[in-house]
Amino acid sequence: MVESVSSGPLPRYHQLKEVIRDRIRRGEWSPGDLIPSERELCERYGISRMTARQSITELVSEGLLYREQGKGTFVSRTKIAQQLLRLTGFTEDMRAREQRPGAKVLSAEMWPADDAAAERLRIKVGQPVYRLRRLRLADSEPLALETSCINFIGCERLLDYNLEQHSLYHLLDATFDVPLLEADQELEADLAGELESGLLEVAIGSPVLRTRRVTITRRNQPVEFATSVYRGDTYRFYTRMVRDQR
Ligand code: 16G
Repeated sequence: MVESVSSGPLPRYHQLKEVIRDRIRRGEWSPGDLIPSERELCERYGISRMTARQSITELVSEGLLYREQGKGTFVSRTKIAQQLLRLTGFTEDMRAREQRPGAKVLSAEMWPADDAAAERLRIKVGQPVYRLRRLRLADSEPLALETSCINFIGCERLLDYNLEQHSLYHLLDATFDVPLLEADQELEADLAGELESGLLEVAIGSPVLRTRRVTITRRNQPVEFATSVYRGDTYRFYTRMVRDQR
């Protein structure tokens, strides 16, 4: 636990950053809390104004704090960092973060594939696929709206399952013997429309992240075409890139 700022080997601004980070991690300062002013930080930790400013500026650019003109500096809401390295589903992601996954089913039906779904699933337009629309929740808080179109022989049997209680990915893998092997995913920034903002509980025009995912099973067969809308204030996608070795 970092409690003080001393003349140790690490620069003081770095130490102060750790002190602040630690207070947030321990829950002493919660999202939305006003943190002490630069002047108060200088007095409390015996550091210069410039050092305090540098720490705060860096934590603001890292997204841990945000400034409000004339009001001060506040603790940001921590975003859910979803890795884009392994193919995982929502339930798995939330459990890994020790959050309670949830779903509200908006509709579950056999639906004639439109142009976009038919192209991605490599089927004819109008072919019936299982379409599931869900509001996804973490600890009862709405995070994303998902529409998954699923196609495999016998996919209508998914209608027998309550997808508020089951993980779709677990059902496909374990019950239907449709292993999910890889996925292509696109990500783009947008603004919440009227319907989405109501369900996600954000103002119309709030930033959102739209994703499109095509998930592949055996024999390179697309089984899922999913379009999702994530709340921009709660999600951060994370990926790692490796440079070609020449
Ligand atoms: C993720 C997937 C979605 C999939 C769902 C299954 C993205 C963009 N989307 O949210 O395609 O249908 O997980 O979740 O990541 P489940 O196994 O909890 O039902």
